[in-house]
Amino acid sequence: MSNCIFCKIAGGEIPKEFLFEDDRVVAFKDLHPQAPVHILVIPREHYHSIKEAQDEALVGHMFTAAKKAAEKLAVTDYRLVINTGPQAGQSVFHLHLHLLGGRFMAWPPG
Ligand code: DGP
Repeated sequence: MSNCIFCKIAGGEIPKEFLFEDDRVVAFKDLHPQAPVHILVIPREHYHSIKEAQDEALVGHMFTAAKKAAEKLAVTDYRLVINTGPQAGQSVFHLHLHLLGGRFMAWPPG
């Protein structure tokens, strides 16, 4: 999608250091970190949210990529979150998986 910020990041149009990348996903630091470690894993292909992503292998691969990014950053304890829809806090409508770590976290989330 031409006006999607995450498509531009995945496509290299907006330069970004990738902590992990392959032919299907890229992982990079969140612009507004909510924890000492806050990484986003996104598919290169555009999906509005998890609801539109029918490719189960791709969704699983996003989680594997997050694990690899955590290993690379030596983060052992972390939370993986996919905000879906505005009420759940989704603000960028290109599917993304948050990896948050480096501090204690409350449950349930606010
Ligand atoms: P969500 O609220 O779940 O849709 O999360 C979107 C996240 O994306 C939010 O934590 C901030 C982050 N973000 C938005 N624009 C950019 C950007 O241009 N670069 C990076 N690295 N992160 C961004």
